[in-house]
Amino acid sequence: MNQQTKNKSQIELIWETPRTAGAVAIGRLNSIDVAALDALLCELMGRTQGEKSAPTVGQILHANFANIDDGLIVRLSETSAFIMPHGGPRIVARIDAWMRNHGISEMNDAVPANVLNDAIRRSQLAYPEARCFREALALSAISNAGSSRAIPLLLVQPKRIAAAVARGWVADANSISRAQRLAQLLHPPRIVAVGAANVGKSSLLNAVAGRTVAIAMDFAGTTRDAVAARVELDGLVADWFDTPGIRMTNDPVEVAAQSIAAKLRTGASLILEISAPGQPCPRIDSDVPRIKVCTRIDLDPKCNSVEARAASVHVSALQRTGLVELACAIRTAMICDEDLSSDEPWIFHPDLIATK
Ligand SMILES: Nc1nc2c(ncn2[C@@H]2O[C@H](COP(=O)(O)OP(=O)(O)OP(=O)(O)O)[C@@H](O)[C@H]2O)c(=O)[nH]1
Ligand SMILES: [Mg+2]
Repeated sequence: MNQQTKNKSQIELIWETPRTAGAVAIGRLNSIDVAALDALLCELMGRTQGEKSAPTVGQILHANFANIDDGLIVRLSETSAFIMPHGGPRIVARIDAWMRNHGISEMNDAVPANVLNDAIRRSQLAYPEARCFREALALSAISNAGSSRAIPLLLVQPKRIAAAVARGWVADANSISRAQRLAQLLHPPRIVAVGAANVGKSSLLNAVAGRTVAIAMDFAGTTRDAVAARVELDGLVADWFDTPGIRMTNDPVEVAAQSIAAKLRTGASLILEISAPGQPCPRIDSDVPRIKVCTRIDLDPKCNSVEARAASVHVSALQRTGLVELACAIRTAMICDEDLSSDEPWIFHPDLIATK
């Protein structure tokens, strides 16, 4: 390994913002090697080092990032700098790729979870404002959390875990499964809507997202691909997949889409079985938890149909009714109220227990 590559491998890039669409993304570059960080910033900005120097401490510059995007660079200290491009996931992915090509590691990729001392050193470098390693882990989790509901919970964990560990608390099966459910606040779960053709699945996604994500039309077979949108459901951010209606078809595009939809169902955290009055949901064989939703309830307001009576949630995408109840039912199915209100520690990272 030559000296330059070796030095660059000591620079790490940590994205402080979730990898979702946003106005601005914030990435923090940390390095114990000041010269290596100077060189990287010059290269990123297309400057020749020496000819024009790297940003100095306290300087805020408008810069071009390797012809990928433009944005701000803030030199926080000799050993760290913020890069702030526009917050499109594609821009962030391209800057990541550029960094990887230049030998830069991402904090989470680079540290094996069991190398605790290394992890502590890196977190102190990344979060100098944290008073202890657990606080640094909480700040890191907050910066990448998908759901805002995670933030108040994460903020109280460092103290809560320290107190619990001091009194000899040990995680049991219940606390482990609660932690798995709460992890969905950090990593958006996948929700897959299924149902017969033309019941109103795409219209429902559009109503929940508040914008046109999927094409909705009055003929069966409109959706011919799995379309997804990131939506917020009672404070839980989730990826909602709209799938083609289940029906017999010879159309090769729809057949391929049906097979993608079947794979999506397998990896789903929750399935929404969508029916409409007089249009039952076909049988779906799957162990994934499910909620029965009857849409188009404006056509059966008294819930007389078999489908309406079998469903636990009733919505109308057309009249925008039942959407709050649906969001609440989904959030509760994934993370119940007790999970959120419990005073028990939430072990959101394995290193929380192994340290002080
Ligand atoms: N009355 C009423 N009509 C609705 C409602 N939701 C959807 N529709 C209508 O139902 C028809 C089908 O809607 P889509 O959302 O395309 O249905 P889909 O289940 O996605 O259809 P496929 O993609 O073909 O499987 C459209 O004409 C919609 O306007 C509703 O809440 N009430
Ligand atoms: Mg559709």
